[in-house]
Amino acid sequence: MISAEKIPNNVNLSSNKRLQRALEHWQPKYIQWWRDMGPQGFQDYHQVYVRTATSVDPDGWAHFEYVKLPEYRWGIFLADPTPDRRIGFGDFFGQPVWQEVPGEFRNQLRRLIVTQGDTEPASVEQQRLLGQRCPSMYDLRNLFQVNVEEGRHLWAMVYLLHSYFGRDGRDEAEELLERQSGNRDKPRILEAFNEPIDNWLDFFMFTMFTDRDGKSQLMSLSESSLDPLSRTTRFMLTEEAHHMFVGETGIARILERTCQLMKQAGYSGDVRKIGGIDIPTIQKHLNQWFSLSLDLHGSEVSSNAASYFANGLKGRAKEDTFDEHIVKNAYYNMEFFEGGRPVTKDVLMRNALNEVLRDWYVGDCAAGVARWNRILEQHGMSDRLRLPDRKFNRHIGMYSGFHFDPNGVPLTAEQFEKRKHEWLPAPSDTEYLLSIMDKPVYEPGKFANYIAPPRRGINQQPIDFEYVRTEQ
Ligand code: BYC
Repeated sequence: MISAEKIPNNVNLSSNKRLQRALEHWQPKYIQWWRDMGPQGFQDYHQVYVRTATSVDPDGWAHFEYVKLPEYRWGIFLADPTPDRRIGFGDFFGQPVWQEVPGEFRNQLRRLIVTQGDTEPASVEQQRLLGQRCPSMYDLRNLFQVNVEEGRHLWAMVYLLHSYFGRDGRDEAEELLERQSGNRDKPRILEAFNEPIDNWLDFFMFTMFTDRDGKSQLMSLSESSLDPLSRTTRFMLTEEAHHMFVGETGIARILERTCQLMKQAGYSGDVRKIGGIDIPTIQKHLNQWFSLSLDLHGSEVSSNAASYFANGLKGRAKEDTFDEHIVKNAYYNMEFFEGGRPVTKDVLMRNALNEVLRDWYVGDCAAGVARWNRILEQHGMSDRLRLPDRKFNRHIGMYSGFHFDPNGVPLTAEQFEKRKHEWLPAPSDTEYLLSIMDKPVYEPGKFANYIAPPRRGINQQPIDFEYVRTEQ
């Protein structure tokens, strides 16, 4: 069970007074950050029906209550240890996992943990204005559930920094509250986390595609030889699943409504004229967030990835499903783009591990898009959504600096510039989306015109439940 201390935890925090004091010193700074950079306009006068972990076993998630957001019980929860856990991959395969950070891997581990930690508050910052444009009370509650859990994921990384990295870790924890999404002087570390999310189509695509990168990265970190990192990321994955549910069902509900409106408008009619979101606009946002999230997997050929794997710091998603875990003499057949043409070459597998994870990620995304297309099919629509080619709109890795259309056909910079708004959101698309999201829908059971209601409510509550209460 999780203790009821000032900082809820299942790591017996009170037995380590030094650590407890350090975290209690960080806590007010975190709350201040949450007030300044968290959901704007929903700090003091709203009670939100959220779930809070009371233990790390599956039933521990069943606890729902009304909470004022700054009073959410952010805490430190690690999945239960696996007895006699052994290192599952790399040069130290088969040795016992580490309970402390080995000196020689301190910098690499710190970097991985800081990069992971940085994304969490970044996403809260990106989403801070969305509450004022929410399509329903149900969606507003889901947004806040996602936000408080991203806040908790920051706590998870800060716990590791404070516990295992001494002074440096404490400094890094402070800096996690100082960088700001989109800030020119102090931006967040990874690019996708500096992009604005100012409308709900962006939000749902972000939780579908970018949170799914969270899933693939957390899966590979959960294989880590550093046992506390493995245990904390294992528990984070249970929360990540709900975030992707919010994204996938959010877009599914928009598609449902778009289909209804298309029928109303006559199939060749313009759904925008009756306040819907047309499929080309949905596709453009899909293109945007999928390509940004591909970038989050790093370069195709990466000595960083090779070294993380060799040292047992970051494995592959579902490492135990692979036959071979040392991967010293294996090769990956990779496509390169040379002289304007694709050519394939063998690359040492360890250097190709970012691409291996990206392969897994693309497959997981493709399955989600196929589920969306079933909705279009059921409504008798011929339109289909699709993932763009992985070379499209890339800013990290070997395709950055080149231009491709969503089919992977090479273009000159001028051709791309001229046509980019056929494939990526144009200012006029954003303007349109903001125009249909200009007012929040706060009435229980009511939904904005562009989105269908969900099939069921949260925690078996009715759809018209008052998920967010306003104090007078
Ligand atoms: N943007 O060998 P390279 C989540 C840098 S999302 C900017 O290509 P590497 C969440 C890289 O740092 C999951 N810079 O890549 C989702 C390096 O810099 P230096 C977050 C980038 O290191 C939604 C250089 O390029 N978790 O949880 O193999 C809501 C060359 O590096 C980018 C993690 O990312 C980029 N996209 O892999 C909330 C896990 N990509 O050293 C939360 C931890 C690369 O030259 N991070 N660079 O200065 C990692 O495992 C790795 O850092 C990366 C990059 C996979 C991100």
